[in-house]
Amino acid sequence: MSTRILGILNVTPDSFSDGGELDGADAAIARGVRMTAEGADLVDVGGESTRPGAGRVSPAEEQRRVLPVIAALAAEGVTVSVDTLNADTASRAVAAGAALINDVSGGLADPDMARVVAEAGVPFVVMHWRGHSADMNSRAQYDDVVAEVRTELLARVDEVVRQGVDPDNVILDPGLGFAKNAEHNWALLGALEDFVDLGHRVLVGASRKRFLADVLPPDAGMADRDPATAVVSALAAEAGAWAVRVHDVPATRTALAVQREWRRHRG
Ligand code: PMM
Repeated sequence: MSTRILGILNVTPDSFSDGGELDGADAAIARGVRMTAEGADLVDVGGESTRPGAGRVSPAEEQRRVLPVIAALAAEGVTVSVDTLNADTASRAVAAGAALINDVSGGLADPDMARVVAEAGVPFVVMHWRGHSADMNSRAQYDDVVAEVRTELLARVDEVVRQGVDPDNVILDPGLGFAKNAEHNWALLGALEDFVDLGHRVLVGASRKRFLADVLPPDAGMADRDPATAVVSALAAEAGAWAVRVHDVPATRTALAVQREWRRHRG
């Protein structure tokens, strides 16, 4: 089976700011439906920015943003995941139709998350995380980033499994850009097979992240990161990634199609 595409749908005021509240939800729903038509296997709905330095939003505000969008997309037949640190939001998102819980803290931020996931019985993305976005850059300290991220991820897996999560539902994510500098991110990508070898599905989220500026001209904008993202997606697929989380679905689809042909003809 080929590598899946998770289309990113951030439902934050700055992502759909060209209208009133209802327009914002409608625009997000339309975008989710379009990403599916373009080839996204899942649409990952998030209501709280996790960019470096970002502050927190309340669970009530997060839920006000994401739940109507999740319910509408699920009703349209779109497979939805919810990107949240909050167990209560995760639980309500599953009730609204979400099929996967994507927690960038791997259950660390909310002590109830593993229990909610275990009860829901849905796939769970356990991402490598060392703390909230406001101060995560100070935690980007490693002697051996690949070994340490692997060890810390496996400790999280042990913990969530101990709390009842089915190991087959665990999806690992090295957490590019979260308490990592550019060099750390490239090292983790270069060692992706070491994560795939752990026996769980692996998700990679490189899309438009700052480290991609390393390979671009100094005046490159955000959209210029999409071709770089597409190449990372193809290489991640070749290394055995189960899925890639991206903004630009059509470019990713093409990159993954190239990778599949490349692999097919290698014999
Ligand atoms: N990155 C962001 C948000 N959610 N989830 C997973 N599983 N992996 C990631 O790398 C990841 C994530 C931040 O990126 P965005 O602000 O562009 O969505």
